[in-house]
Formats: sequence, structure tokens, C-alpha cells
Amino acid sequence: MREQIKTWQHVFKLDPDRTISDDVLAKVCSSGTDAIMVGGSSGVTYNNTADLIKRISLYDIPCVLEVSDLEMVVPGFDLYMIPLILNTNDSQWMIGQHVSAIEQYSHLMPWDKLVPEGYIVLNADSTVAQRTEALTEIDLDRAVAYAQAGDRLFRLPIIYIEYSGRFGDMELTGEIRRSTHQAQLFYGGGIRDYHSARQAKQVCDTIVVGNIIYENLQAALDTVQVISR
Ligand code: 1GP
Repeated sequence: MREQIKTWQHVFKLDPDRTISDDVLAKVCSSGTDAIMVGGSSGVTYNNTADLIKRISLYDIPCVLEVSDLEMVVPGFDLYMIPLILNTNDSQWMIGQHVSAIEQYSHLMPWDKLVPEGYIVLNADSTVAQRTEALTEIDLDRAVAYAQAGDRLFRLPIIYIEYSGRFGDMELTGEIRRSTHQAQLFYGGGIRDYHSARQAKQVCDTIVVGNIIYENLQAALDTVQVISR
């Protein structure tokens, strides 16, 4: 499954803290997307995550959990994505929380299923930026340097350009893609229709589509058309 990530072009991200009907979930899971990622920045609990994975597991689609809180770790996911926030000076988001989790639970860790993601968080208004005190006011050179640190120094398998809630800087994302070497480049934030999905897909490897699922299902489903087979 880890190797499959390299083939992902499109991912839907579902938030356990938001309500989704069985009908909408069925359409999302059967849309042709490459994977479902479960994650959220607030209000995520064991119970709402367990409920969602139980419902998603009815479908034949890879499903991964993005762990933003230890409380939400539920068995049954194909992989567990572990964010490291690269552009913060608060080291708890880069390594501190990870070490605390390992100290407590190393004997329970499904090590083979853990995949680190190097996040570069760039929308100052997003919950994730505020929670992690991300250094969002950085120029292109600095953003590229963060990406190269993640890609070439730490050799992270994924670099994730995160604009959650707003469509981001495509020039910056493209420059990061040109400057990275081995990592899969994820882009997420403000993809609201086929047009924005296509723009983002042109400058990254994998687009992540979140909010629009809950606001305009058809527009969300249209984004899957960026996948080239
Ligand atoms: C959020 O990157 C994802 O973590 C998707 O962002 O919700 O803005 O689509 P949106």
C-alpha cells in the first residue's frame, strides 16, 4: 500500500467532525478517486473517526488516517499518515508530539503502516496554521528550502503544500515540484471545481479535495476528472 501512494493523483479528505449522509459517502467512495484520507484539525475523536472508517470500509477504496491527535487513532485503516509541520518554530509539531506518542505507545505502533508527511502550511487563516503557529509569511525561496529540507535532507516520502480553505499559489507549488527530487508532492486547499483541480494538478502529483464535498457534491465529484489513466 505504501508504494501505491506514488500512483495517487486525486484524494478526497473527509472530516470525522462533519456529517456526511450514506448517499453522499457512497458517491464519494465510488467516484473513481484514488484514496480517501480521513483527517481534520479540530473536533476529531475516537468515536467519530471509528464511525467513519466503519462506513468507508464498505467500499473497495484505500483509506488512510491522517493523525492529528492521538485520541483519533483507530484500527482498520490501510495506512496512518503522520504530519510533520516543517515551517514552524514550535518543535512539538515537527518532532515533540511524535516522541511523546512513541514513548507511550511504541509497543502498539503499526510501524509498517506509518507514512510521514512533510507539511508546509501556507494559509494563515486556517485552523492548522493557527494551531501549529506555522510561519506562513515566507517567500518562494524559503518555501522551496523547506520543501528541499523535507525531500532531500529528511527524505520524507510526501511533501504536502497545505492551503486548507483557500486556493494557493500555483507558481510556488510548481517551483517546489521542480525543486524536489524523490517526494510525492501533495497539494490541498481551495479546490472547488474541475478548473481549480486541473490548475493544481498541473503543478503537483496529488491533489487533495476537502471542504467542497460538504458544500457542492457535484463540483467535488467533477474534480476526479483530472485523473489521467
Ligand atoms: C485540507 O488540504 C485539504 O487539509 C483540503 O483543503 O478543504 O480547502 O479543500 P480544502
